[in-house]
Amino acid sequence: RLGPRAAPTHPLALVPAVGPERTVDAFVREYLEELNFSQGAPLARSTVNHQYLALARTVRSYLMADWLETAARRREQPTKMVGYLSAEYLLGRQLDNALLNSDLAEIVEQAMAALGLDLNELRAQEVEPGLGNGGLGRLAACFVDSLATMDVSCIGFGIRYEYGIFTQVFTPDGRQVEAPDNWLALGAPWEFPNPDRAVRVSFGGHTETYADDSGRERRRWVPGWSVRGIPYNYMVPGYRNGVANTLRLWSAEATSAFDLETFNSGDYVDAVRAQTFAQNISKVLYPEDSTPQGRELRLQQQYFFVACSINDYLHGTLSKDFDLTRLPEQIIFQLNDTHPVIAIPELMRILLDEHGMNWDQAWAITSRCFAYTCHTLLPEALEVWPADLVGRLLPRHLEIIYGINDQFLDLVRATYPGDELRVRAMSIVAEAPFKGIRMAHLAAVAATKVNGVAELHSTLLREKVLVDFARLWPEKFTNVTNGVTPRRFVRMANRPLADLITSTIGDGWVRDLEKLRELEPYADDAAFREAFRAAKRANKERLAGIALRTGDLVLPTDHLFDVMVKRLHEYKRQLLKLLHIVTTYESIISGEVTPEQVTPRVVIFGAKAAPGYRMAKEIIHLINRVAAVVNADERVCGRLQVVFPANYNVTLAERIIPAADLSEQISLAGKEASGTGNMKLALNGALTIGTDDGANVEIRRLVGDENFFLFGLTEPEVADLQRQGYSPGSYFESNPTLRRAIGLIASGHFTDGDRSVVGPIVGDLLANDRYLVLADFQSYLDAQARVDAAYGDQDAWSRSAILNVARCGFFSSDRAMRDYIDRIWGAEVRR
Ligand code: F55
Repeated sequence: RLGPRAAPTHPLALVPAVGPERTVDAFVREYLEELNFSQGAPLARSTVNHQYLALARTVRSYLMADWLETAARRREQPTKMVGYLSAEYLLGRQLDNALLNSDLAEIVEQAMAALGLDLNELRAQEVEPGLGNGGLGRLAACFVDSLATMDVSCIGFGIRYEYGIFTQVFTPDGRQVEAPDNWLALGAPWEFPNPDRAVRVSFGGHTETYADDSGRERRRWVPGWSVRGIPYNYMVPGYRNGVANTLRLWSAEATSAFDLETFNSGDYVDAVRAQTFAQNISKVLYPEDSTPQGRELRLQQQYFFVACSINDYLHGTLSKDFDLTRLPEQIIFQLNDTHPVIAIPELMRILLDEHGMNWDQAWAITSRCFAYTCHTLLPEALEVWPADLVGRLLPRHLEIIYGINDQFLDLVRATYPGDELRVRAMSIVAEAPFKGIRMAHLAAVAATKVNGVAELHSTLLREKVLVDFARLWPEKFTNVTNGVTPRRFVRMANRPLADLITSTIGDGWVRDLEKLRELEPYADDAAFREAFRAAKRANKERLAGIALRTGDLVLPTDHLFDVMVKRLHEYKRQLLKLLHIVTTYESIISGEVTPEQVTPRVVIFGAKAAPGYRMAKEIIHLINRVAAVVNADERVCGRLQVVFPANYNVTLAERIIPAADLSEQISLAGKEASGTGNMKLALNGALTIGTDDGANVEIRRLVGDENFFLFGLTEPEVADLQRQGYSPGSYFESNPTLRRAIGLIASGHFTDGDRSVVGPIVGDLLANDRYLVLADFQSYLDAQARVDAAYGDQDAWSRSAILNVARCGFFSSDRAMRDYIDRIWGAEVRR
């Protein structure tokens, strides 16, 4: 609620708010004010952390006027809003992004220099908010960046996990161990807690029938317990456009009622324990990125944040007397995968139980307020919640889900009379192996639109994963190919290239990435190619500097930097890359080739494995063991190096990607929904070696076959082979190169003679090989040979790399946002 003197009378209290003066002197004054009077530290006695926190807060204060202004404008002239519902936002560091978007970098550089402070040291102090697992969470962060840059009204809703994605540490032996990511420990200068706008969220209890005022029988929920959701707001600044949108992350706390009633046995200490219980809900991000754990706490997280968000929108953003039948004109909730899908029965419940609507009225509204994005094709990644768990935690929602299903199955039966097999296949409720709620089916039924994240993925969704739904509602299904923000991943991460581009074609590309097309003619300009190579070399040198300081490694920058950075998963096939490394190594130590005959490479891995994913952790271990042996073997003469920095995250991505020559996108065709690292690498001038999978298909079409190293089975070929019955053994038997590589691993060569530690990997490859590593091995080697040959002609290589940059403007998340507007949200979200 607004305070008592909310109507401003004093002239200085009038909006528009005016930010501090944008000069070096003014910035110095503001900064010292912050350091002295907020951090309580005189410059001479301040720690680096004080200095960083003061800098973050000062920069934030410069953004504040835009934020207030944007919010006021959106209140006064409301347009349809996007409510982006995502359980993950993998934001990366905030300081440089804020400096870039607010155009304050130069002022801050000079101000810090004037104070004798090292800006780079302050930058390094920031701990990135790692509130996501991988591509899906980073995509959400790119999307909110683009929406702010395009001045689209959007609130990103999510969870303020106290612990984000774990910090990966390697044991001396090379095994992954997980340390807690205590990202809030040194202070959180970018967030605004707003306990005034707390929301109550209930759980448990039971449902009952009662008679309303007019004597009609109705159902209602009598919850067992509840918690408070506290919003923490983050600014999302647009790129130099005076706009700042909001990211609203929810944190769970106990309600006072909770202390008194639920937990309290008259004991104060017990009452305080209630706090801990409630706070558990937003305590930690689940680190599984493909096999969701059917844990009660996870469902609590999902319901907690969507209930907070919908409530916040209905009561905090909409005016009191708003006619809810017009809700679909005002809001579209975009569901980032199935994680927020419980929002659908939640909106139904609010309309039915709190607003007294009948079912048809409530459904008419709800079925127009949501759109659903699917990010996977792996069956094991589709969330199915045990019905008894849903019933225990959210009994009213379970009833509503059954109601939605009954109505839906009536439609299926009417459309396909007598086809009970189809009814069972399409049902939201699975009966086996346990009674479960298929969240993707619920989303497909309730959403106005369903999209995949790359063309191939959307086709496979339509033709395989959700085929029955696509036949029933063909207009519902669409594609929006993913994109990445050029601000963070080119302009900010790759200054040498960004400056070269800007000096060549101007700076319009930062907002309109298709302008990169204007670089095409320069691919044939020798001076430009030389400048392009110099930029790449600068990035490689920067990365080599980091490797030297943090890992005591010497990386020769004239070697090909071969980069595979992404979550560790069998379908992404880090093992295939490893087999290529071992093959090259074996060919040297066996004397088949001399070291001088191989194209010198530095292979760079970055990957976290889900802590409970045994095979993924074994693969990490093996990569590290191979790295140790290869790097130390003098016969290799340093012409093959394998580096695997621990704890790959957004910050590391920003250092590694600009330095890449070669981008490894080698998933089994039909498994990688899109990939977004592939786009970042291509935009930073790496050539791709890749399968016909996910967005690789579109990258190759755009850059041209001659600028892309394609290999491997296609999705239909994979499907055929698996139908016939795939046997990895036959590939092993018939390929001597493969036999030698696997044989060397199996012999214990990389594991101090210990063959037992490689047993699980080798055994699985030869017996199962679910992701057809052996089937694609030879084709991959052949493609790598083409890479070697191509790298030998530096001028031709640069030409291809430049064309990759020039032709990948399509992969801007700004374009992705325009596609969401055109195909899903409607033009009403633009003013
Ligand atoms: C996180 C939690 C669960 Cl329970 C399941 C999946 C995830 C997750 O992180 N998924 C993910 O990152 N998927 C990826 O999404 C990207 C963005 O659309 C795609 O590019 C990528 O292909 C896909 O694997």
